[in-house]
Amino acid sequence: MAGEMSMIGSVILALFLAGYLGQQYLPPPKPKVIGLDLGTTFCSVAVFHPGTGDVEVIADEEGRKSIPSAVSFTLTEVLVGHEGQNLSDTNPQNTIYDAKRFIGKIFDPDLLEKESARYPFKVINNNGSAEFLVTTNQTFSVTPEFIGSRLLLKMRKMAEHQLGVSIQKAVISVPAEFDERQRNYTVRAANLAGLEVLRVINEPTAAAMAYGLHKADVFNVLVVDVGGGTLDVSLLNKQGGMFLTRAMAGNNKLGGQDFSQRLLQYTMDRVRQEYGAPPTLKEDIHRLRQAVEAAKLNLTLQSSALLRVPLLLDLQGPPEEAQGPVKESQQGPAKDPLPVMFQTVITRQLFEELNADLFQKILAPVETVLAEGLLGKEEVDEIVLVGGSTRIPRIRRLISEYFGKEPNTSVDPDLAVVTGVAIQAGIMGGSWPLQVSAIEIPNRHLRKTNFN
Ligand SMILES: *[C@@H]1O[C@H](CO)[C@@H](O)[C@H](O)[C@H]1NC(C)=O
Ligand SMILES: *[C@@H]1O[C@H](CO)[C@@H](O)[C@H](O)[C@H]1NC(C)=O
Ligand SMILES: *[C@@H]1O[C@H](CO)[C@@H](O)[C@H](O)[C@H]1NC(C)=O
Ligand SMILES: *[C@@H]1O[C@H](CO)[C@@H](O)[C@H](O)[C@H]1NC(C)=O
Ligand SMILES: *[C@@H]1O[C@H](CO)[C@@H](O)[C@H](O)[C@H]1NC(C)=O
Ligand SMILES: CC(=O)N[C@H]1CO[C@H](CO)[C@@H](O)[C@@H]1O
Repeated sequence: MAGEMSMIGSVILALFLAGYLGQQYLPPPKPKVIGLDLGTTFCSVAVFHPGTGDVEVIADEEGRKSIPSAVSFTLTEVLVGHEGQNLSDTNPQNTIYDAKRFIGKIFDPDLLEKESARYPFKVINNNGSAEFLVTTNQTFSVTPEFIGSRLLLKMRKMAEHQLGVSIQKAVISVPAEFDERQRNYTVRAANLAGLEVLRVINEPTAAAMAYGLHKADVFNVLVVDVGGGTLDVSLLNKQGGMFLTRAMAGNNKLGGQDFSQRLLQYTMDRVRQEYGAPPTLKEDIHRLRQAVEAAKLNLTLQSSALLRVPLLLDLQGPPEEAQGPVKESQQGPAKDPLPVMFQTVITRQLFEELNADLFQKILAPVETVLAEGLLGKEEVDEIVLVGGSTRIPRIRRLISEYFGKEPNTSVDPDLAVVTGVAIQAGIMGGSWPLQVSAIEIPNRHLRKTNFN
């Protein structure tokens, strides 16, 4: 009897040891839930690795960790991401971007018409919902959620390729201001991409989680997100491990594209002053736009950037009408276009001067959320910066001077949201080593204050 007992004891001990050793030496399970950031201008996908506790942002074949939110329709293909954006100048009427601005939204007809005037593609009104009209060899309309689904499908495939497993589940982020319908249509986009959505999380909450603030001893977190075309400021309040959005404000017509546009305008004016003719060829404007974008990025680290762009100028064309804003023209080259190598140096100081008024506008929604949240700026525990434009030294200085302290910037601002979404996905996947629950308290009555 005693012998039997000790044998059972040994078996139990052996099983226990096997389990323990297995846990130590078996490779950790592959993540099954992906985290998705379906952004207005860029999208990313990331996973939480339970073994190491690391978040991995998935890169594409070329090592890029985000893809442009652009989908281009050609006669034979639907091109997504970088390939889609590549056609934005040559196939502008069939290259859809900014679809997130339209997803799940019911528009007043006048407002929709005004919005669509800003785009080179056709936005139509289907009973209050926006759809995009695409013309290849036939004409058809696509919904914003269909555009979203193509982007999400591409990211799902990137993740499957990287992880070597099939993925059917996701956590996805949305702007804090999205209402229930916009959230539903975002979920629908994921469903169209073959993904079940386990949770929808607010972007500012995700960004705060990327900094571990769901576990840290903080109460008031201010998240400033300077996106490609929008500025969003949120005041979060942490209550017992849960985030509550206290106030939101922003500017849906201010972002990185506007800073680039100021630089583009400046370089076009320089070309006109130097050669007496502005660039008119679409390809030239495309190259100028790319050079300006590269210069803007360089100016974050360097104090000046050299712009060198080959152009074909139409010097015999009709005299240009006086100054005024430069418009992109559809005209082709005249008889004898002159090839020139346009060159100019842009200093960081010039870039800051060209954008001084735009940068200053960032503070207005910051002041609004503090006022609406009945909070003094000294009561903000952490400031989280999101969006590539928050790398711009002048913008960081503006915020740190306003609060008298440094914002949290150690996570790549382009990847802060997706990093937090992946942490949430790890929690949902049950692979989180620490039992934390970073649930959000929904706040249905909150409204966003908009500055334009
Ligand atoms: C972009 O288009 C050009 C020609 O139109 C092509 O050579 C290049 O490979 C394309 N790049 C991508 C990322 O598709
Ligand atoms: C248009 O929308 C209204 C309300 O949003 C709805 O009652 C109506 O059925 C819709 N009509 C069509 C044709 O979808
Ligand atoms: C349009 O082009 C596609 C691919 O070339 C072809 O399969 C399709 O039949 C064409 N449709 C029309 C209406 O010409
Ligand atoms: C959103 O989806 C849920 C669940 O499918 C549904 O109950 C709800 O009515 C939807 N809300 C809106 C505004 O579409
Ligand atoms: C930006 O920096 C890179 C690497 O330092 C350089 O190759 C490129 O020419 C620079 N571009 C501009 C516009 O300054
Ligand atoms: C510079 C700065 O404010 N860093 C903070 C970022 O967030 C962490 C919490 O994870 C703080 O501990 C840091 O002090």
